[in-house]
Amino acid sequence: IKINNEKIEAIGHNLDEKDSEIYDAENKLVLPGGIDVHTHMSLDLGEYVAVDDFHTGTRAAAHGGTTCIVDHIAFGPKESYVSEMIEHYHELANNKAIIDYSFHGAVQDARDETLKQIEHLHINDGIVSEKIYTTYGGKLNDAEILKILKKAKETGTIICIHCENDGSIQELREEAEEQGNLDPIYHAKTRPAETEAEAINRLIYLSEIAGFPKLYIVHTSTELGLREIIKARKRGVKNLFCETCTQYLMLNESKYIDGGNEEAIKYIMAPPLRKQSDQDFLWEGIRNGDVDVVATDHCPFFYEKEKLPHKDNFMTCPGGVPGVEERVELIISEGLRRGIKLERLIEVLMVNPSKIFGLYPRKGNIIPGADADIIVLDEKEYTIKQENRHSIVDYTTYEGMNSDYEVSTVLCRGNFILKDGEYLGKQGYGKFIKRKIDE
Ligand code: DUC
Ligand code: ZN
Repeated sequence: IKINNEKIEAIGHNLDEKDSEIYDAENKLVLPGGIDVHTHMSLDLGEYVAVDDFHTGTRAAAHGGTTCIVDHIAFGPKESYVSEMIEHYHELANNKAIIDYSFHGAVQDARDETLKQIEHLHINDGIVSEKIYTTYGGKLNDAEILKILKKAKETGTIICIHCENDGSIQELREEAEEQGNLDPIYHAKTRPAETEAEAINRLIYLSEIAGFPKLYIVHTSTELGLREIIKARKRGVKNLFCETCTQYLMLNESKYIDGGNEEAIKYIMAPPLRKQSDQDFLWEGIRNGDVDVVATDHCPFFYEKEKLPHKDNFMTCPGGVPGVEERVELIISEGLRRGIKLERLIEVLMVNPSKIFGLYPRKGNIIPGADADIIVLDEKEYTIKQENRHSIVDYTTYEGMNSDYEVSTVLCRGNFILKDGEYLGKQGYGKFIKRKIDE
């Protein structure tokens, strides 16, 4: 692979080596850099702020073989507009990021000005995706969602949607509170699979009414939810994409019981961890192409200071877990153990996120003309532990898990970020990437 001026110039034998530095990756796995299209660096939730910023979060990402992230931005104050928050995120990331990055907008209303901004951001600023929520503070009602989907149909913008049925979750939480059921396991019990599946189903029908804009279901966590997607595609629904995340593939809800509340509180996230049967169904979805993308929802909070104090009341605990560093190694290791082809794993980790979100052909594949974002993995079993992590947070979601591969070398635009285990990353090297979706 010949690299020149940040790009892949040529691939083949007997390339002209004159004046070139040679890096020999013989007997190693050489892959496109990972692309994580679901992170929350510095996510400001009001009372809590996700503890990795664009420096420490992308440092962790790079160590795990990810060379580009697309971050889901926070909502601003109620009356604010998405463009103001995008500006704010440019300030947060600029001069900090180790690897390349972009942002998804976050839309919390359907005012005329917001709709105009969706178009403006798409055409002028390379922000070709927007996130909406069916739950939490910034949730939208069906009328607002439909307005946004219709606008997205017009502009080609991809709408990312967090699917959970808010009303039933509120009711189940009230009931749990009344009955004093506040241990971490009740986090999962008050967000049953049906709440995800119902919201996915509703969103798909709303997108159908809007004429099938691109609809991307984030962090699909259940068999029931994925079945809604499969069913819709069977009846001809187009432009529908499915993401799951590492945690729903590697962990199950026994984490809310095993080890007691002190351990369990580490895993408070929404959607919650699910059953083993859900996990297995999601892996089948990866194998057969029903799942398009594996991302992380990386959103860490300190364990000792911010999670542990809530061990006896899951409701007050900040939601989110770290994972940006572990995704590539764990998904390749476990995917291959499950007999899934490496090519499929490369699709869900690199190629599809790039294609869906308008980074292709610049990123996500090793082809002439692309950015030289390349990772090298050694076939070497090692144990994931807090001591070998690179995020600022004080725990890893995957403590004690074995990886069969270790990322040893990482190039982002032709420059070494990691070279045979030596970290060479520089704050501010990472660039904002303007994305473009071809119709
Ligand atoms: N879920 C979380 O657990 N944290 C951040 C955002 C989300 O959707
Ligand atoms: Zn998220």
